[in-house]
Parts: sequence; structure tokens; C-alpha cells
Amino acid sequence: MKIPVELIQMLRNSQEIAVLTGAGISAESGVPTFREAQTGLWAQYNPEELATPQAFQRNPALVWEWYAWRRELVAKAQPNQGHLALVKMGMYQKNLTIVTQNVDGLHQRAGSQNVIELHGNIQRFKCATEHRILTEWGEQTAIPPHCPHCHGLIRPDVVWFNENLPEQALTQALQLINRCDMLLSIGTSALVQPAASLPLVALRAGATVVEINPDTTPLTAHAQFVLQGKAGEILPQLLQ
Ligand code: BV8
Repeated sequence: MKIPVELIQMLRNSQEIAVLTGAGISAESGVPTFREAQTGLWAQYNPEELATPQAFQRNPALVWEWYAWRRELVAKAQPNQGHLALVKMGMYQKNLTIVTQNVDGLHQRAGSQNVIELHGNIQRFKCATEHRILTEWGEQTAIPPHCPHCHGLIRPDVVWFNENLPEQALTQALQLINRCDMLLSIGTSALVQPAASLPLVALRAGATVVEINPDTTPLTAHAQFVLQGKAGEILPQLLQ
């Protein structure tokens, strides 16, 4: 993929870069995206049905087990060339903030400093009743443990479908989106709201939007630059 020289110049001269990432940036680390069929036991389930409060209410053990499987997979995954290129870009572009939809923590593990987690983090837990963040509780169990304070069930500290996003994260993301002059949308199908609207808000605020994705998405027609390919292959080329 040839990177337009004009884009390299714009990246170098930009005052503030916002980066919106989705599951695609972790694909080359071996973390399945939401659009890919899940493997093994989980192939029979649709993530959008499991990542809901209703699923957890109906079958807490199943949802807890799904997250345990994903946590283990994420723990074994390593940041890839895409994550690492964003770390380097953040070194020479002092105002670069990543707004991620991912819950895998791979941007932070790669070394990125400014990361806004719109949908929480799979390695963090909270009480399902009082939403109190919990750092430890009894032994690791196959079924959701109970909160030591209120005895409610413990759940992953992630945002499920039909749950509100963390207010502070969304507010910070919107402030960034309205002041950035460049937005890179990387590895997202641009389908899940309200994250999917952020690049369009940036466009309306006058930012240049760049999409990096092997496939087309609802954002493709609106982006000023469309770099069709894998994040791990394209992002290092932006560091020229
Ligand atoms: C909310 C955490 C208010 C959990 C996730 C307006 C219109 C329509 C619907 C709605 C709307 N507003 C709200 C909704 C409902 C819903 C929604 O958007 N539904 C969709 C399905 C239509 N949104 C919500 O519920 C949100 N809450 O709005 O609150 C509210 C309150 C009450 C009632 C109603 C509304 C909460 C959404 C957050 C859900 N939680 N994750 C967990 O992880 O378990 S979402 C989860 O799925 C991810 O975090 C991510 O956001 C999303 C998957 O999207 P992507 O990241 O884009 O991944 P995907 O697999 O889809 O695509 C991967 C892309 O990568 C592909 O394009 C592929 O081509 C590309 N790719 C592949 N390989 C590579 C690559 N790219 C680069 N390099 C590669 N190598």
C-alpha cells in the first residue's frame, strides 16, 4: 500500500491526533474480532448476545466463562506492530490520544500513555449490584464469585450492549474529537454506537479523517484518506 506523501506531511504538521481503534488492531495479536466467527466452544454464540446484562442475568456462569476464556487469550496475546507503531507515533507527536473500543489493554501493554477505554477493560472487575470496582475477592471460580461487600455477583468491568458508556471516558473522547485536526480510525467496523459516530463528529469539526482497514465500512465513503490493509502493515509506514 503506497502512503500518500500529502498524508505523511499532514501527520507531521498536525497539532493533535485522535486515534479510534477497534478489534481489528488486535487481530494480528491473535485476539478474534467481533465480526470473525469465534472458535471452539464459543463458535455457537454471537458475541452481541453474550455481551449483555440480560445474558449475564439469564446465565451468569456462561457469560463468566466466556470472559474467562477471552481473558486467558488476551493475557497470552502480545501487542503487534500496529500497537507499537502508535507508541512511536505518540513519541514524536506529543498530542496523540487513543480512544479504544477494545477491552484487551494491549495499547497500554505496548506502551501507549494516553488511552481512553470507551468500553472498559476485561482485566478489571466490578460488583454487578453496586458497580464497585473490585481488585480481589475469593478464589478463582468457574462461576461468578460474590462481592465481599454486598454479596452481589462479580462481573467484568466492561460496557455491555444497551449499557451506558463510562461518562468520563465518553466526555474526554468527545472533547478530544472536537479539537483534533486529524483522526485515524483503525480496525473498526464502524457499526457500534456511539463510538461509530466519533469520526463523523470529527469530520464535522473540520478534522481530516483517515481509515485503516482491510475492508470497507460505513465510514469509508466519508474518510479523506482510505488505507486499505492491515494495521500492523500500514501503521509502521506512517512513521516515515
Ligand atoms: C449505548 C465491550 C446508550 C464488551 C462492546 C444507535 C443506533 C443503533 C444502535 C444503537 C445506537 N445507540 C445504541 C445502540 C445499541 C448498541 C449498538 O451500537 N448496537 C449495534 C450492534 C447496532 N450500542 C450500545 O448498546 C452502547 N451503549 O449506546 O448506551 C443506551 C443505553 C441503553 C439502551 C440503549 C442505548 C454500548 C456499546 C458497547 C458494547 N460493548 N465491547 C466486550 O468486549 O465483551 S462492543 C464491542 O463490539 C467492541 O468493543 C467494539 O466496539 C464492537 C465491535 O466493533 P469493532 O471493534 O469494530 O470490531 P468488529 O469485529 O466489528 O470489526 C473489526 C474490524 O477490523 C473489521 O472492520 C475488520 O475488517 C477490521 N480488521 C480485521 N483485521 C484487521 C482489521 N483492521 C485492521 N487491521 C487488521 N489486521
